[in-house]
Amino acid sequence: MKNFQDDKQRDLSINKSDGTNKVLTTNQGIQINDDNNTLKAGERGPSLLEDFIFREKMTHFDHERIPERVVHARGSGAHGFFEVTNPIPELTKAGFLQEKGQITPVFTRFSTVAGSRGSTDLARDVRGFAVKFYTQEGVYDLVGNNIPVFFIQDANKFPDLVHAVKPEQDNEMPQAASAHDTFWDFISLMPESMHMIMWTMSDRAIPRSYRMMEGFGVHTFRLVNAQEESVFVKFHWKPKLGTHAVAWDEAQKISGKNPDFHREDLWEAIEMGNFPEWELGIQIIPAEDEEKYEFDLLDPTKIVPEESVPVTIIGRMVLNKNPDNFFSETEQIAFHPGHVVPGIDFSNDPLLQGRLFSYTDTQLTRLGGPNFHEIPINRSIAPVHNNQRDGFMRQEINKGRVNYHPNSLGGGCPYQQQIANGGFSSFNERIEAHKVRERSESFADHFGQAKLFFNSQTPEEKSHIVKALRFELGKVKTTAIRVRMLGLLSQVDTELAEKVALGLGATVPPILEKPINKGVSPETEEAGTQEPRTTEQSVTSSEALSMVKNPTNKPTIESRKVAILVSDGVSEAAVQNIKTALKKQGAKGCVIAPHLGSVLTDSDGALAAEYSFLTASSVLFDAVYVPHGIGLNVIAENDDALEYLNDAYKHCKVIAADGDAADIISAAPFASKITNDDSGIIITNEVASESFAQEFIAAMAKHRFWQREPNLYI
Ligand code: HDD
Repeated sequence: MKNFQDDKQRDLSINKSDGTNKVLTTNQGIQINDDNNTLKAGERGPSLLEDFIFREKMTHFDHERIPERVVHARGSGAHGFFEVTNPIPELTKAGFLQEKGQITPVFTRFSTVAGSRGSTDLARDVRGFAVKFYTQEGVYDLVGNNIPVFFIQDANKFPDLVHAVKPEQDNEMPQAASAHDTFWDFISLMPESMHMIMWTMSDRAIPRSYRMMEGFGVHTFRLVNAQEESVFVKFHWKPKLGTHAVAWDEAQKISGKNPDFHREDLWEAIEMGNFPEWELGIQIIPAEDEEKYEFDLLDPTKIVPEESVPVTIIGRMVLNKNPDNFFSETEQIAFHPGHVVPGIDFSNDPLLQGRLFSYTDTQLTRLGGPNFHEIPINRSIAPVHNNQRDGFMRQEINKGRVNYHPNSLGGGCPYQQQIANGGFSSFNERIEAHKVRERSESFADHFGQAKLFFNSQTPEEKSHIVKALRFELGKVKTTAIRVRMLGLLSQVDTELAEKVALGLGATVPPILEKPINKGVSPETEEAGTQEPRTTEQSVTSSEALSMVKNPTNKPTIESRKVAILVSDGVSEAAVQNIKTALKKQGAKGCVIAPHLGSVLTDSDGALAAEYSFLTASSVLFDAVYVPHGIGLNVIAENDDALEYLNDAYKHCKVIAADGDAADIISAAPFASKITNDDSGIIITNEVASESFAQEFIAAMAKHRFWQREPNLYI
């Protein structure tokens, strides 16, 4: 079987270094005797310019930073592999998709979009999901997001979108947040964004973990087979752990308690051997079906509902190795939707077409020149030979006289490859057209799929969308922008608009006959704008669009974390009972005590504390357990401890207590709100009971009990 899994690690090993047992040297290899003092004229005298050791060290330090990515600056990545489970040679000649079991190394980077490199992981935002496949035929990048549609239809609006969402230009606020005037001003004038807005205001924008997100290629791409026949495809990554979110209040608290929450989660999961895994699926759309749908396949604000075209799984990706060096690997990796291999090609989606220019261009500034493909993490494992030469930081030493083609002095080498032998050829699409600067009429439905998305949500999920919009628009200071947004929302769903309006203390404006499009008065109407419309959808509800009903979700607690609150006198048997049961399911119980060190158990043993009530927080765990023996007063008299329970309740998590700790729940401030059908509160008078542990695990596998919250849709 073709297993190329280690090829990239072997390739990277050439560049790895380790200072263990080595002498400290300058970059020129001179051994350093004193790294603590600069060279001076006398021990109390001025420093000497001659000190080449100091100058070299300081100069290098002064230049350590490179520009952060213009978007997606904040991210984390890991190495892994892609394995074919269902080969598709009939659809594509891409070499890495030909045989069952074939393995290709990958590096995957997840990111937020709007925030700076040091911003919080838990911002309400789209997540980038970029995968670099190091194939035997060269690098293939699938540069997607965790949301299958986009804000805009044409790449020409991308700089405007990004300017609008980034911190405002006068005061550089707010960081990593869309809840401000310029973003919503832009959106309120761009009705084509309404489908995407439904997604970003849903819990998709606050994932529990990178490991619990779906990924999407967004655009329609083409696969091309050896006979040069083509089908359209949409790419989907389906997470093994299901698709899950945190609560918005929780997200904001996590941002303070641990802004590296997602980064740490990915890192720790891999270190612990809980390798994150996704299936790769494709929706296959025959070429003759190109115009079959009520939406345009080239419009990146539209999905192809899975009810219309099911997802065919073709492989799986496993991330099993953390980078050795964040900067060298995660920061310097350069993705590009234009990195394709023979057998994968583009559609004419105008957003994709613009992206094909932008990504190389941006690396020229970010990575400092045209040789970024030579940086180890970007280097192809397929041989690279061409006549491109020179430029900043060139690593390759090209031998011989010839650096042009055609040539006779070099025997015509490097030579062109025939298509039949793997030479790339673009799909031979016939195009007969006028050169126009126009938007296709088929792109004009801006509300149909926004409705489909909204109607596919559970009542709890709809309620979250309303609350998210109340929050975001509530932060907008310009009343006219809020009102304009209510107008657009009313075209998605009148009840949604009314409920948002209630939170804003505003009234939904009547639907204008001629909806405000680009925010200009009729007299100054701009060129290039389109009247939005709503098209009736053939699919009116889709389970795949809901996170709660999502078919990817399986009842598992694998790699979840439970806060176990302890104090002196805690029942050792109770703690061990839950810890062991969790471990069996691949989850982890973390002991949290009033102080670090250890506490004395009821059987005079010592129980080590991983965290104190102060150094951890409820929002960093998936559930809270209070074991028998931890006194009511420990919780009642310690605000930090009490917060574990209050937050867990507010964020709809499982709370469990056994033995005398059951009284702690009845004395908690939220006790009177607990309803009989809340299966997320698990209490027993027994101690260390097996059935209690099983009930606890079964409840955790349901993830959250959103029905605990006030629901605006019942
Ligand atoms: Fe983009 C980065 C995904 C539209 C221009 N984009 C970037 C990254 C992801 C995406 C995941 C981060 C890659 C990494 O981890 O290094 N972008 C998307 C998706 C889009 C999209 C799924 C719509 C379907 N992007 C888009 C447009 C343009 C760009 C329309 C410009 C015309 N994107 C960029 C960029 C970035 C980038 C400015 C910033 C850093 C980089 O490329 O390497 O060129």
